[in-house]
Amino acid sequence: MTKSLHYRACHLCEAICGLAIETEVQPDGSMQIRSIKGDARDSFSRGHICPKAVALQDIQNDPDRIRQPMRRIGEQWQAIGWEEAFELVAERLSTIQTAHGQNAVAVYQGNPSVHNYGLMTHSNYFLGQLKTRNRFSATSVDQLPHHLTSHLMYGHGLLIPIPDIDHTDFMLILGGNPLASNGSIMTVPDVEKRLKAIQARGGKLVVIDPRRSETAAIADQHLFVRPGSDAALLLALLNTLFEEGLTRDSHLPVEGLEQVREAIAGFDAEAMSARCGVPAETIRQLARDFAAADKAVCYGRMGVSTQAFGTLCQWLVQIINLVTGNLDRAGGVLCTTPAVDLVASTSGGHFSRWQSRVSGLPEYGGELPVSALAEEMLSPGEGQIRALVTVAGNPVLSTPNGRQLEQALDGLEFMLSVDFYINETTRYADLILPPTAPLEHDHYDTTFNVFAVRNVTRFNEAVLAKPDGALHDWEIFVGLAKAFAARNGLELKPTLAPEQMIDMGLRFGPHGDSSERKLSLAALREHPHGLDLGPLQPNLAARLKTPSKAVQAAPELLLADLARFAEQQQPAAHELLLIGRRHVRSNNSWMHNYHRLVKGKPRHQLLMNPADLARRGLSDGQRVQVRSRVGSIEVEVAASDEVMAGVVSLPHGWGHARPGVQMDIARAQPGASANDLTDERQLDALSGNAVLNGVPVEVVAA
Ligand SMILES: Nc1nc2c(c(=O)[nH]1)N[C@H]1C(S)=C(S)[C@@H](COP(=O)(O)OP(=O)(O)OC[C@H]3O[C@@H](n4cnc5c(=O)[nH]c(N)nc54)[C@H](O)[C@@H]3O)O[C@H]1N2
Ligand SMILES: Nc1nc2c(c(=O)[nH]1)N[C@H]1C(S)=C(S)[C@@H](COP(=O)(O)OP(=O)(O)OC[C@H]3O[C@@H](n4cnc5c(=O)[nH]c(N)nc54)[C@H](O)[C@@H]3O)O[C@H]1N2
Ligand code: SF4
Ligand SMILES: [Mo]
Repeated sequence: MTKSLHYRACHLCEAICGLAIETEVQPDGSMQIRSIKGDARDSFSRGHICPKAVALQDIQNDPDRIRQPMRRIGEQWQAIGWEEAFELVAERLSTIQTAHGQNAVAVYQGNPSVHNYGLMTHSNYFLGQLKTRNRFSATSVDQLPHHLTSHLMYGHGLLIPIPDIDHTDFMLILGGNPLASNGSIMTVPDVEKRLKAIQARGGKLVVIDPRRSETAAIADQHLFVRPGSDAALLLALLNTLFEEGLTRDSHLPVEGLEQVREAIAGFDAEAMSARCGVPAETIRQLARDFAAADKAVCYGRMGVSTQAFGTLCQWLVQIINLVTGNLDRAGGVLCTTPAVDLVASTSGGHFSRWQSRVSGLPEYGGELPVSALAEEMLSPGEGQIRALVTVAGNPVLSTPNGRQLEQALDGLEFMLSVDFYINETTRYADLILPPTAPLEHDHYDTTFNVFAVRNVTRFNEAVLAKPDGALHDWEIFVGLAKAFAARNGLELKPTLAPEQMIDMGLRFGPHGDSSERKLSLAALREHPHGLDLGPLQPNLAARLKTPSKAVQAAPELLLADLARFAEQQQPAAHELLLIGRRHVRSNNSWMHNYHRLVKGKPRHQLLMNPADLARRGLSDGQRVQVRSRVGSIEVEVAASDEVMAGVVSLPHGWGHARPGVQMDIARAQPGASANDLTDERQLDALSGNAVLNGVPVEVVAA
C-alpha cells in the first residue's frame, strides 16, 4: 500500500505550526491519514504541535460532518444539489431585499474566516453583492480594540506592532494566556520555549491576570488584577513612567505626546490602586523594572480587549511601549513585513461612518458590533433584519446573550449557513452549504503572517483529494455570487482561484518581483517547510498610513474616553465577576466532537476561590446555578485558588445540549454556555466591542 508524507501548516489556531502528515492509500483506493506529527524541519515551528492538530484526522473522518448541501424542512434535513441550493439562496435573499431593502439581509462571519484563505479571498465576491450595512463578525467579541487603536494611531487597522519575543529582556503580558491559546495577535509556535528562553537569558516574564493561568504559573511575577480594571493599572504604569522620569525618546515621528502626559496626570498609582486591586508601590516598581530593561514588551490581549475599556487598554499598551522607546525597536514591538502585505494593499479602514439602527453602535471597517445582532432582528421597523448568512461562525455560543440570539434566529424568514456542522447556530438555518474539510484544500496564511514574531511565508498543497461533488469554501462563494448576480441582472467581474491571487500578492509584495528574493507561488511550492524571511525589523516610520505620516499618540476619541473611565462604577463588595479561560485541547465552540480532545475528566467547570465558596456555603464539586442580568446556567463548581477572590472562571464554547445539534460526542459532554450569561448591553462603549470578562454574576446551590 502506498504511503506518502505531506507537509502542511496547521491553520486551526494562530500559531500556524508546520505538520508532517503521513497518508496511505487503502485497498479500496481511498486515502487515509496514518499519522500527524510536528514538522521538525519547519523553519518557524521547529516541530512544535498541540493536540488539536492530531484531531485534524478526526475532523476528516467525523460521521457528523456534513458533506453535501442540506435543506431544512421543518425538523428534517434533506440533501439537495449545489445548483438547486445556489438558486434557492439567490431567490430567497433577492425577494427579501426587494421587499424590505438591502439591510434586511445580515451577515455574520466567524473566526475560521480568517484562518481559511479561500474565505479570505472569496467570501466578499458574494457577500459584497448584498450591499448590506448589517455586517457582523467575531471581531467585535475579540480584537476590535486592537484594530481601532492601530487605525487611529498608525493609520491602518492591521498595522499592529508584534512582540519581538525572541529578543526581548522583559515581557509584560496582560489578559493573554499563550500557553493555552498558543498566542494571539502574536503568531508564535512553540511559545512556552520562547518565553522560557527570555528567562534563560536573564530576562523577566510578568503576567497580569485575575487567574493564575498556565502562563502566569511559569512567570517570574504574577499579579492578580480585578477583572475589567486593567485601564487603571496601565494608566498608573504610564503615569509613573512620566512622573519618575523613566521615559526614553523615540526615533519615530510622533504627534500628541505632550497632550497624553497632561491628560493622564491625575491617574497616579496611588489613585488607581484602589480600582485595580494592585498595591501602588507594586505598580510603581513594575514601571521601574519595565523601564530599566534594555528591551521590553508590553502586550495586552483578549482578556483586556473584551472589557469595558478595551480600546483604552490597547491604546495605553501602545503608549507604554512608545514612551519607553520600545515601539518599533528590536526586542520591543515591531511590525511585520509580510510576503503578502495586506497593509500595503488595502485602505486603512474607517470608523463610525454609520451606526446600528436600534442602539446607534458604530461601524468599524464596514462591520457593526455583534452585540447588536439580536436586537436588529427583534426590533420591528424599517431596516429590521429578516434574513441572515453565517459563514464559519457559531454566534449562539460565541456572542453575548446567546439565548436572545436563538430567539431572534427562530423568527427569521431565511437563514443560510456555510459550515460543515449542524450545531447550536446552524440548526436554525434553512440551508447549510458545507465546504471541504481542512486537509482537503491548499493553504496560504494571509492573516497570521501579518502578526507573526518572525517574517515567514509558506504555501501548502491539499493533503487529501477533494471528494467527488464537494466544493471548497471559495467555490461555494463563486457559485452563490453567480446565482445572485444572474437573478438580479448584476455584472460579475471574473475572479481568479485563491492560489493565483496569492501568486499576485507575493509578486507585488515586499519580497516579490522588485526585491532580491523574487517570491512567487512557484518559488514557495519548492519550500513546503516554509521560508524564513528573517527577524522583524524596525519599519514603522515607512509603513505609517496616517495623513501626517506621524504616530498619532493622542487620538481625540481616546482622550475623551478617559472621562468615561473616571466615572466608571466600582463593583460592590463581594460581587462576583465572571471571566473566561481557554484550554489547549479546545478551540472556541467547534472542536468538542472529537473523542481524543474531550476524553478524561471534564474541563468546563466553574472555578471559584475557596473563600467565595465558603462565604456561600458551597462545596467543591457541587452543582451550582450561575445567574446574570440576562440568564442562568447550571454547572459544576471546582474550588481553586488559581482565581482571585471575587472572580469565577468559565470557558466559553460549551453548551451543546440544545435540541437539534447533530454532534454526538459534543452532546455527550455538553457543558454550559458562558454566553448564556454574558450581557449584550455590556460594551466597550468606544468601539462597541463586547465585554466578555468582568460580567457580574451570582452563584447559588442548584
Ligand atoms: N464568553 C466568551 N465568549 C467568547 C470568547 C471568550 O473568550 N469568552 N472568545 C471570543 C472569540 S476570541 C472568538 S474569535 C469567537 C469565535 O466565535 P465564532 O467564530 O462565532 O465561533 P467558532 O466556535 O470559532 O465557530 C466556528 C464555526 O466555523 C465552522 N468551521 C470551521 N472551519 C471552517 C471552514 O474552514 N469553513 C467553514 N465554512 N466553516 C468552518 C465550525 O464548524 C463552527 O461552526 O468567540 C468569542 N466568544
Ligand atoms: N486552545 C485554544 N487556543 C485558542 C483558542 C481556543 O479557544 N482554544 N481560541 C483562539 C482565539 S479565537 C483567540 S482570540 C486566542 C485568544 O488568546 P489569548 O488572548 O491568549 O486568550 P485566553 O487564553 O483566553 O487568555 C485570556 C486571559 O485573560 C485573563 N483575563 C480575563 N479577564 C481579564 C481582565 O480583566 N484582565 C486581565 N489582565 N486578564 C483577564 C483570563 O484569565 C485568561 O488567562 O486564542 C486562540 N487560541
Ligand atoms: S498550536 Fe496546535 S492548533 Fe495551533 S497551529 Fe499549532 S498545532 Fe495547530
Ligand atoms: Mo478570537
